[in-house]
Amino acid sequence: MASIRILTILVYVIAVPHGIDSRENDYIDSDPIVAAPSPWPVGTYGLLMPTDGCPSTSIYFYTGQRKFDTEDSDPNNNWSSPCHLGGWYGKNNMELQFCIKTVLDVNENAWPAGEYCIFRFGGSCPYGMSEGRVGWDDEDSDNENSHGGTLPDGVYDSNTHIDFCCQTSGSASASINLPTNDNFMLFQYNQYQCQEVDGMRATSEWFRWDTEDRNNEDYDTGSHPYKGVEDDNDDIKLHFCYYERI
Ligand SMILES: [Ca+2]
Ligand SMILES: [Ca+2]
Ligand SMILES: [Ca+2]
Ligand SMILES: [Ca+2]
Repeated sequence: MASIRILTILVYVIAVPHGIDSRENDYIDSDPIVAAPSPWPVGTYGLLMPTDGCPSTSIYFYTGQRKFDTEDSDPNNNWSSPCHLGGWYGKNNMELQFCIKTVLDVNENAWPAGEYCIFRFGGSCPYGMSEGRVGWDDEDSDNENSHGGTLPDGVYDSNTHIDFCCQTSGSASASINLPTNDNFMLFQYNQYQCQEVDGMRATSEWFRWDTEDRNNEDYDTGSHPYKGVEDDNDDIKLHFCYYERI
């Protein structure tokens, strides 16, 4: 049995990257090669990059970035203090940076039940997670959106549409197991609190995009990070959780 299992794993490692390469994706940087099991749950997906950079010093993650050209007239982006987002941000523009796991691997750990969200990547959500989308109506006048590297599933033109995958079936207060070697981020799904993670201290943080003020077309649908479209209907506010080693 053991030899069959090892053979299965070898075939999987050799075969999977070719399968991924043949998939159409405009936003994939280059041929991903991962030869060793990742400590992160199985599947392809993305995480927000914190100021620390991607977990595991980027061995398992490709990086990318999205500049949002937010409202220029009386601009009012706002964010929590502290805010550990890895990109840069100001009142009238901001950049998100991503950590994208592009390759299925031999890790058999699924994302545990709980209440949190990650970025979708590769066309579908990891097993057990439900999907949704948030649409940012970026600045209409002389829009200067840009992007680079490997991005979450979505559409990145003069507006921004990003797909999410969320665990919604568990409890945020029931601690889950994830790699604790590096600081990282998950999106917050529960309105009131971060998902608890064994061995990590969670801090709830947020960013509010001042999206286009005129005839705003922001939207959110399906399962997405809390909160999504703000009550005033022309801003997007997302909560995320910064996890630090205790
Ligand atoms: Ca702007
Ligand atoms: Ca727009
Ligand atoms: Ca606005
Ligand atoms: Ca505007």
